[in-house]
Amino acid sequence: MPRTSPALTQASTPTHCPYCALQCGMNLRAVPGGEAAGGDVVEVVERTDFPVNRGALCGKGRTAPAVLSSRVRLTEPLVRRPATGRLEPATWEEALAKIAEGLGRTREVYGRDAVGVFGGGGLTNEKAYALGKFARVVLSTSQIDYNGRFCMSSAAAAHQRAFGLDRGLPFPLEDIPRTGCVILVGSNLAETMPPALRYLTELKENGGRLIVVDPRRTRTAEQADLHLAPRPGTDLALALGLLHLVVSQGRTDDAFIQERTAGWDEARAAAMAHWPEHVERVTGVPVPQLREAVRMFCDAGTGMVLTARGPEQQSKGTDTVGAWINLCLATGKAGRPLSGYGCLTGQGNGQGGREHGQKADQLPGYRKLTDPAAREHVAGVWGVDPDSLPGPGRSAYELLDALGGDIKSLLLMGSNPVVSAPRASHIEERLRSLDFLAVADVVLSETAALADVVLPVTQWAEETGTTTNLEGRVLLRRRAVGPPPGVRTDLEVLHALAALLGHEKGFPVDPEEVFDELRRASAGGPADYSGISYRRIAEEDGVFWPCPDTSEGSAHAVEPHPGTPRLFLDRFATEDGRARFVPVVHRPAAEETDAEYPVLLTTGRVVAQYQSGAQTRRVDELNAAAPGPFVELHPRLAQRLGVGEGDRLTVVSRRGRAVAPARITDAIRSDTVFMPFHWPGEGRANTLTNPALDPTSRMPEFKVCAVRVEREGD
Ligand SMILES: Nc1nc2c(c(=O)[nH]1)N[C@H]1C(S)=C(S)[C@@H](COP(=O)(O)OP(=O)(O)OC[C@H]3O[C@@H](n4cnc5c(=O)[nH]c(N)nc54)[C@H](O)[C@@H]3O)O[C@H]1N2
Ligand SMILES: Nc1nc2c(c(=O)[nH]1)N[C@H]1C(S)=C(S)[C@@H](COP(=O)(O)OP(=O)(O)OC[C@H]3O[C@@H](n4cnc5c(=O)[nH]c(N)nc54)[C@H](O)[C@@H]3O)O[C@H]1N2
Ligand code: SF4
Ligand SMILES: [Mo]
Repeated sequence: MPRTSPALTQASTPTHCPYCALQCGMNLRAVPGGEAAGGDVVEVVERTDFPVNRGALCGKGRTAPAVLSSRVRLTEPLVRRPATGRLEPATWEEALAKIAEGLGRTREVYGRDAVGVFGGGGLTNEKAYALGKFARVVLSTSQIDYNGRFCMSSAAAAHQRAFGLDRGLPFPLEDIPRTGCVILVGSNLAETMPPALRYLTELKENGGRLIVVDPRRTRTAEQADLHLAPRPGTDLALALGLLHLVVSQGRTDDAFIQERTAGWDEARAAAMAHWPEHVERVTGVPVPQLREAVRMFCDAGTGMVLTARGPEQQSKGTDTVGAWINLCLATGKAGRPLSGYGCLTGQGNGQGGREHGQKADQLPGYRKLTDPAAREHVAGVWGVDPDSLPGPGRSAYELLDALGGDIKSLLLMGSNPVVSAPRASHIEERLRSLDFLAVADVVLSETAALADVVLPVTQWAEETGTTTNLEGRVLLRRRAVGPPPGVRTDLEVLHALAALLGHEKGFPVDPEEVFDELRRASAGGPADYSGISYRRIAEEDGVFWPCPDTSEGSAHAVEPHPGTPRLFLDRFATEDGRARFVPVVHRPAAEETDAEYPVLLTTGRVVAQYQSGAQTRRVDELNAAAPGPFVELHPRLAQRLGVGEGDRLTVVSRRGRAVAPARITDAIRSDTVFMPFHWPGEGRANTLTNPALDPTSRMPEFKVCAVRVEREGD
């Protein structure tokens, strides 16, 4: 079977990167006859017409076609053979039958909720939708959640609470250079979304100011007019301290507070308990820097606060984001042109993946599973009885923690928790204790390697589907090249499994057909996609939700809804249209330092690797740039430990120990060490991390735990 159809090899196909939430535009061209196996080489060709990145790509995007090669990926199903205990090649028929049997048996013996489903924010909208429907309709299980819980759930919860709606950015990125001041909190976008750095450069060229809040002087922080370097886990105190100063210096926007918000008195009272001197003691940020930040932010007529994983991946992430939103509201920098709070979502479909039903408490269109009207609407689209839909299930970490307990079988698509989940050794052990594990992936990830059945699936360039980027812009990823023989799409997998489990209908394999059903399911919900079509996305530069279908119920031709690039300008999405202040107070991290564990560990990313590394660790150029884990530490700490550059360090937490070489730099606080989380094995950062959960979002505390650092062998 040829790898590409001739028509597609002629010209290049406009599409989007498989990785992060920027969803950079690129063109792909298949050049016939490249790979020894008889396939094609896929080339990235610059695509300058897509406004988000205007042709710029980071190294990951540029090299993404390397992961299409059949040399690094799965091309046949694998089944674990009892005789050898090993994963060995099998036919699709056998592999699918084994999954249907494995999940079916668990359901018979232990009941519906003993079958779990775990999804991913990298899956297209169509896949996320189909996976959620599969869990609720075919398996009838409540036990479904996804890795987005580890990503932006705290910001999502804070968004809902304050604005009544959760969309990462309430404005397009193109607004950033035109605002007066940006406070960027715990985002290292110079490494995590490199083409987006342009927006900050342009901001400064236009005379705008940039404040970066990060315990490390990152490449992003180096761009800042002011860099605040708080102790990890203290952003809540920091934001409250700034609000205290805003109030005490009389810089609140009282007319805005009066007209557009509710709850100010309680929020103000809570903030006033956070005296600047006290905040300096908690955060380590000197009072003059706090004052300078307030001056810069308030002097600028317009302003934005943008958060990423730094303040969000904490056991108080929701309250922390709430405090930053309070600062925006109190200064009138929200719900107005060129002002507002936004969260920089992470995964390729981090936004859409959280809207269409793979989240434990959610139905498509960002509807609530507990809302009777939502259940009735979606059940109507699905052709099932609303009462047959299960209720909300557990959050991601709680679900993984329950494996082998009351969850006996798991179907996993689009995540690699052996590397990326907190307290990873424990989660690995839970996965091993399952009666049955099925994984669909493009490569043999560390998690797939534990499975009873592994299904090889297609990826971005080989299939069509939509993603929703961090701006809420719904995009079309087009198929540019055929998959290797033997590989099927996730939609085909769900279709086949549904049929084997008694549902012949309801799981189409054509992505556009799935999207059209998703549109109907989302109609009238908060994330309304009903007015968006593949054709419209292709003609426009993507379409921003909400975008209702204006022709619905109308006999005449009506103007299509233009989509909503900017939210909240007239009113917030709450019932009364007012934004809600939240009265929050600072609290410590779940685990503070002590004599035994005297140093703080924080974790994050490097530019050349993506997430668990399942994909990017298979690309030579990226491995050359970022070959393995490391422990970043300050020269003073290194000296105290008697450690030199490159020495192997053992980092010990209450969960376990990890070993990696020292990287000494004065760009980090001397009470903190940093490890990237992209690698399995002895240098796995998540062996150490603390699964303490935020009470509202159920986000684990990836960004702070207490550790001891030693030279290996000491
Ligand atoms: N190269 C690369 N790019 C990626 C990804 C990737 O894996 N690799 N993943 C994508 C995804 S899914 C996501 S979610 C985004 C994440 O994008 P970012 O949020 O930018 O990435 P992180 O490195 O996790 O964290 C950002 C910064 O938070 C800082 N930080 C640590 N602790 C604290 C704290 O307590 N407070 C504050 N204020 N800051 C703190 C870290 O020092 C780090 O510089 O990146 C996306 N892009
Ligand atoms: N210590 C620490 N841990 C963290 C974080 C941190 O900052 N610090 N960040 C957290 C965050 S923000 C995130 S988002 C998570 C991410 O962590 P993971 O959920 O592990 O994310 P990926 O590594 O992207 O895993 C995606 C998997 O799906 C596969 N895949 C790709 N495309 C497809 C597809 O179309 N279909 C199917 N079936 N499979 C596909 C990939 O090959 C890969 O194996 O990590 C979290 N873990
Ligand atoms: S910034 Fe993100 S979307 Fe753009 S090329 Fe890099 S990984 Fe891909
Ligand atoms: Mo993420």
